[in-house]
Amino acid sequence: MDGVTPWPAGLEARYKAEGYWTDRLLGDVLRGDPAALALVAGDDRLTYADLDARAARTAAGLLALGLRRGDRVVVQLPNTTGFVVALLALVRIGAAPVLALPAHRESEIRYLCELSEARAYICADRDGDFDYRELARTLPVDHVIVEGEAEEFVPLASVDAEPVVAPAPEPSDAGVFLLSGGTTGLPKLIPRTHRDYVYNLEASADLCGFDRGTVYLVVLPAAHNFALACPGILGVFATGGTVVLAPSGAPDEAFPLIERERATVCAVVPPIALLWLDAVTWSDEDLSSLELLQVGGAKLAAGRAAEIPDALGCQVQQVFGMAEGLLNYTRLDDPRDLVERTQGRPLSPGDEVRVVDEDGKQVSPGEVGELLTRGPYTLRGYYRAPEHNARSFTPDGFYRTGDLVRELPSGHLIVEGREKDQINRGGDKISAEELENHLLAHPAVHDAAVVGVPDPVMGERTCAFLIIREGGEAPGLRELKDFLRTRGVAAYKHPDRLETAAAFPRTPVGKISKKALAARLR
Ligand code: OOB
Repeated sequence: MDGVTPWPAGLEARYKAEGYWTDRLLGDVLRGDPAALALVAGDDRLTYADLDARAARTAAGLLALGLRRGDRVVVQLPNTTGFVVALLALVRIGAAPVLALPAHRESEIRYLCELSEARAYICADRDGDFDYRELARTLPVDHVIVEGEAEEFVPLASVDAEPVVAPAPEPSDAGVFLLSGGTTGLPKLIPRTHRDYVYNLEASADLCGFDRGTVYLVVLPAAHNFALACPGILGVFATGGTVVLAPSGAPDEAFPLIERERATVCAVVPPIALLWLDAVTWSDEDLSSLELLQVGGAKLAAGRAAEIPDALGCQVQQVFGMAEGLLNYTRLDDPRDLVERTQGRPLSPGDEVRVVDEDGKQVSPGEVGELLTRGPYTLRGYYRAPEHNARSFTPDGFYRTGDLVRELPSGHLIVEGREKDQINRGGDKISAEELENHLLAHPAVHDAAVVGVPDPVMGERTCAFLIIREGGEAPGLRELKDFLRTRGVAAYKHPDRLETAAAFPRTPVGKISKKALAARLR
């Protein structure tokens, strides 16, 4: 299938022989008892039998619209039944969902549709003031399918037909496309094959001890790898538990759901964990069902990790993962010290990690270096990005993560920083270059440089440094955000802070020194 950089034959044979890769497909993950509760979302309560039937009928409806194996479909839905049903239906017919986040706007969605040559766009009707249908009217796709008030488009509920036997995808096909956090001007797409993603979610579910009794509360966007497959929604389905969808991680929405559904597990980013640590002191919901809080997406301070068990009455697990593949988890039986201080160790015995210096040479044990990795569920190339791939992978196929880590003798990794030009705003990733390109389009801006500023809650916030054109007038922060909004840039990418500069500090080779710029803020 077009778009997937294959693993070399030798590794393919090894991953099959060692049992990482099977023929199981993403469309077959519903393995719960037919009568057991699979999904709770709003007023919906679906058993495994219900969900299976909905997915089968929706799959037939998608085929009737003309969608086929190998097609790409941009999916942008919040945490709703529609998201789960659409995802299962698409992977069953072998049409790969391109998983956009609800926060994305025209700039991101148009680009994703164009890059993936998507046949269809599946969206919600609105998100507060924002109308996805208005955006849909401008997109180069054959079909627009809307969950909710569809106006002139196809209502998701009407994508429904008598189930048919469709040609199954190959395990080596791209099952889903995830979005990269991005370090370049434009976001990248990550093809996740059926076999690598099935391994990702099954091995994760096994490591986290998921079973029929698991009640997993989703507070992160369901379209994010962490909530979807680490072990996430799909890991729960594969082991027969129950998924409960919450609209967000706000304590007043999440806590009542934990109490009502007796949730046992939840995955959060550090700002949500901090919010919960605070909120438990005044909330009176019963959180005693909670057994495990997975925290990842950005670094959790050791001190805060240590507070979680007593405050929330559950175990904490650190997860250092990436949409590109590699997942590191602290183990449920790791000593406390490792759980608090480290970001876990690789999920799979098939994961190969190297920690290297600037020349690509392995550092001495315990030294900080860049993390490189390859393995049975780590991509070998971004979709349709040959030039970028040449830089992002070593000649022997290791993915350059851009993360600076230290490896302990136990194999546990401590994330010490980042080499990539990206801001990690509470788990939301912002490519500095992407934002800089938008800022450069402002008529008063001569040059722009975006850096992360340390923040006690978000980990980092975004600061834009601007050099203003001769005779131009510097925009205020509010005006700049309006400007980015009209350009259709997702709000989480908007800068939190604005500084003007007469010139940018340079490195010896003449590049803008972001380190020196960030130092100006201290
Ligand atoms: C997860 O995936 P992405 O693709 O949004 O972001 C990956 C990047 C990593 O390369 C690293 O820079 C950062 O996010 N990161 C962490 C971290 N977890 C992710 N940095 C420090 N500590 C952590 N625990 O963020 C993601 C994917 C699957 C599971 C969990 C997180």
